[in-house]
Amino acid sequence: MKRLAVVGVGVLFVLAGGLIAGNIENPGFESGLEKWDVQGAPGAAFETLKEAASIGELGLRVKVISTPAAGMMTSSQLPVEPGKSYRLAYWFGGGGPTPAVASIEIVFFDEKGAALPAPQSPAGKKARTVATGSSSWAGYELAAIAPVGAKTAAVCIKPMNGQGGAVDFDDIRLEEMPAQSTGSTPPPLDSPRIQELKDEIQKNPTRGKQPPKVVIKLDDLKPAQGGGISPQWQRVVDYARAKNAKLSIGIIAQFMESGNAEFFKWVQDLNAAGSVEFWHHGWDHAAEGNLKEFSGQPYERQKDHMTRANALAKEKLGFVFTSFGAPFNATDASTVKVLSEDSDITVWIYGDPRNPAGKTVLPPSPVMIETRGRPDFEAFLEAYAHNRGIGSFAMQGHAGGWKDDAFDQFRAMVDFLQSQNAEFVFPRDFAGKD
Ligand SMILES: [Ca+2]
Repeated sequence: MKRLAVVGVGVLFVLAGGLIAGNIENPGFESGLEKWDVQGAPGAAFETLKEAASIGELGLRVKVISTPAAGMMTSSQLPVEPGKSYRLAYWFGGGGPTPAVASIEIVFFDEKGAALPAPQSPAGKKARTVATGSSSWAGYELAAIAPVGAKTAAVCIKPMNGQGGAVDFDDIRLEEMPAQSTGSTPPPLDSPRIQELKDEIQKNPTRGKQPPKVVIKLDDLKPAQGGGISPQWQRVVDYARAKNAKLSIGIIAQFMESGNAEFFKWVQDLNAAGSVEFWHHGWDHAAEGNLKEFSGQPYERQKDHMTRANALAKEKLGFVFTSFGAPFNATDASTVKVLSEDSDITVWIYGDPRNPAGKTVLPPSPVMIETRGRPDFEAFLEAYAHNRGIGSFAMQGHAGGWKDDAFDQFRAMVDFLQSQNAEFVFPRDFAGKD
């Protein structure tokens, strides 16, 4: 977001290379390590690489080359005012074949340039955390309150552990905390940031890889009051069919008991037409505090819910579900046991790749339809831009609750993905392919 920041009285910060004020210099490593102070370690601990980039041409790779890990790098300093809150937003992941861990934090300095003790943070935020290498990229945000005596702030990154491995950082932003959005207005569909991201993607759409295979994962289908189909579900299915975009929809099985003939015919027709894969989204989707239907509940109960759902599907729909996605995406060791004994299910959506229960696991996705509980095209595009080149992802939403503006956000995502030659696929299309 381009903006001007006025700091103090009549002092206008206009940085070179655009009007992005209130950030560190070289925040995306496009000039290598320029403006970053690398201390106390062999230079090999930090390097900028094309393959470490999530935006632009270069990103930072932090390597753990010794135990204990040595080295630290510090950004340029941003002027601050004591008492004000500052946020540090960044993207991390990558790192190559061996993921390692590095810390990242906001550090404040006094007028003599000495680092001040660890700062306080606004409620719900931290001033320091650790980042781990990964096969995808994730955005994260830290925040801290400038303490008494603070004149400047900087970003500090240190290798931590995972000898021989690495973690990548890119697209760092340190700035005064913006005013909180109230969340009542729809997210924009044409913001300056959306245009920036589209331009960025246009320069290098897939980083030399194939366009992605995308699962549209819609949760929580149940019959509407009266037993039929709600207008919200009808609209999203009509739209997807017109766009020739496959959908996958999770049914909460218990509610089929109240479905009418219209509901069952709707599901059966879409299934037969190959337009929608309907999948197992639990029996009752119930939660009691930390106890979720498939997390914290006894094995016997989970087993009953797993098998009863498919028995009812077979009775009411004439087919069984072959993909499973847990309510709340919450599962435990009992779920792994139940799934490993289940011969109907072949694909586990948002499952645990380390304990796949003999299923093909679709991992949690770095790109989502809904961010903070609602469809948000800009947030989707942000995540998509940083994760270009990812082979596939399953993006989640709850279409039964979408009002008009939420539906518009979803349509923008489908249009955009089709413009990128993405292929919409079913979860079951991945069966046996891991
Ligand atoms: Ca970059």
